[in-house]
Amino acid sequence: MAVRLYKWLQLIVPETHHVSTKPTVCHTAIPMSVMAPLCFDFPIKMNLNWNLLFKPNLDQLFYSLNALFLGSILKLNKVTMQKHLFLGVEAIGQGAIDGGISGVYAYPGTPSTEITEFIQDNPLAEERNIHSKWSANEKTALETALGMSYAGKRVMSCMKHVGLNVAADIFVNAAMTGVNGGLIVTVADDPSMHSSQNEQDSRFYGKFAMIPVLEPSSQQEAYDMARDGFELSELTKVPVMLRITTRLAHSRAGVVRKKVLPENELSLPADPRQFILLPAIARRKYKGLLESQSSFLKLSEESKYNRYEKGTDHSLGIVACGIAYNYLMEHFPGGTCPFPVVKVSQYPLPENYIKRLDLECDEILVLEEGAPLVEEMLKGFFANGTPVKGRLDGTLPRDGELNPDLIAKALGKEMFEGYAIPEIVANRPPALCMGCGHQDAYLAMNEALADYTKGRVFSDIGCYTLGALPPYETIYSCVDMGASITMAKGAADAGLIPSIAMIGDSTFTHSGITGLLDAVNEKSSITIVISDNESISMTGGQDSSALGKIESICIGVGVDPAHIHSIVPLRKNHDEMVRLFRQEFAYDGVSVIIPRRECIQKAASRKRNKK
Ligand SMILES: Cc1ncc(C[n+]2csc(CCOP(=O)(O)OP(=O)(O)O)c2C)c(N)n1
Ligand code: SF4
Repeated sequence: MAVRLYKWLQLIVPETHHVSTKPTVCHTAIPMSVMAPLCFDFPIKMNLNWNLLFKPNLDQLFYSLNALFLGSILKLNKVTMQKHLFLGVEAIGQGAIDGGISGVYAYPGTPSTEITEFIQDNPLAEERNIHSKWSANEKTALETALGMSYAGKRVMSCMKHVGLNVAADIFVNAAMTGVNGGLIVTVADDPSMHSSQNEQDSRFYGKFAMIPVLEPSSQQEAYDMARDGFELSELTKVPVMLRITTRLAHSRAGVVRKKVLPENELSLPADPRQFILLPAIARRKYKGLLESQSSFLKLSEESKYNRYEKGTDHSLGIVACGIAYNYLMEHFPGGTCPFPVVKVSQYPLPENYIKRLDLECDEILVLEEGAPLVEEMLKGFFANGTPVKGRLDGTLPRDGELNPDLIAKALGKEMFEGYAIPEIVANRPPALCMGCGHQDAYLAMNEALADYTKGRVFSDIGCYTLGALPPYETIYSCVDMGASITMAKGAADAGLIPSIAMIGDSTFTHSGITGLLDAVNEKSSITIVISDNESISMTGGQDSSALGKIESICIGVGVDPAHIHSIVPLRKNHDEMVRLFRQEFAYDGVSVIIPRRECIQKAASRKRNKK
């Protein structure tokens, strides 16, 4: 219980501090509503009353105990049924391995991180020498994946939704080049922004790039889609997007594995110009992509993931996308939904089923996780003016995650509201760990900044973003990865002195280096603090590409070595740190200060693993 309470409280931390989990084997299907309270990585109860997440009740306790009991029996019977109790992310990692990948390329980001970690820890992946090292950012990850696809191998690239913004250029252009070996781009969206700075819906990107999108409604589908999606990619000759959301990523259910496929042999593209997007070739390729749309639609209409489910009450027809289908069926165990339902888990939208729903039903309710993408499409789809309900007309909230309760309300069903939150689970603000090096950096920075009436610290995204909160309140921005250096430069260009950037080691190599180059080229008057904890801590302590390279990168980019300083952020070095900050804030040019001390959580886990 204590662990779960702790996990619940993590909901308010901007990016989850990851706890790694290992798959378990079970021998019977356990409804996800029962298994959900067992979630270890994240406080997600996928199919339970959402309000109960913050309102523990007896049913939930019963379910948890029941599930624990079942779990212990199931482990004893490993051999019989071979159902694996996988998190959605683990199901995808296993599916990709079983589908014959030769590599996964990714940059960490909740809720996608554990797909790659699963593959990194998997014995078969190790035996096959499947590439699984972290990339410097999502763009390099996807480009490298495309290179592996060029060579004929199957490959997956994983990222969180905002990571797809970083990789958008290659993502859209990869749809133009097409693939050789199957390529799946797995993107994990985070509606309600549990660990993110926005809640964009990646299906828009899939539609924009005009490629097939898969959206699982369960962990089993997540596995199947990850395993079989490579074949779809090779068949359609374009990358396939696998879109998941937080609940599916971080809740467990039984998954049956299928035969492990062999890796592809090395092979070169039949057309030597396939990957050359010179305008003359690109025009031809674009026409080809447009012409392929009808075949992608046909595949969707025939897909085993999409279907039309008949109903007896035609006053309403429901379009249920991805996990929303699961939430809907929570209310109709055994398939007793009286309304016709179109289950959508593969896009483009299966028009045949939608047309049938329109013909048979008085009005349409669209259930989709994320933005009202399908709802907007349907509003212009029906010539006869069939009313379409969903997030746009207020039947469902316009923002935030869906859940079974919201769907019950949309269907006019009564729902149990749960009990009041006991005091023990009252909110507490997130905070840096006691003894974290970022704390020492902020204390020294605040003291040096006290000399100035104005002057601002522009921050980046990492654990150090918590410097926005008391007792530090040092930073004034957190926008996207890399924006600290560039925003500080823009503010300095406008005359704001001192303008300071606060960035972590991983974020610096993710997308800080190019901003530094701009600043150096223009001799901008900014101080860049690269708080180096030798780890990607916010997402769970993955290895940072920057390790041991920061000074040489800065020198290489052109920072004057006389204005690059490193210091160990400890209380005993406080005065020296304040002196350094004062000195460099006063310097009219680019300076870099590197407080460097290993993240204490990473150090502790390194020591634990050594034992
Ligand atoms: C484009 C993008 N990719 C990934 C993430 C997830 N993410 C948030 S902060 C972070 C890295 C933090 O590492 P670092 O800058 O070294 O700071 P630390 O947390 O170690 O202090 C990552 C991967 C994100 N928010 N945006
Ligand atoms: S000690 Fe590590 S995990 Fe804790 S706040 Fe600092 S950087 Fe983050």
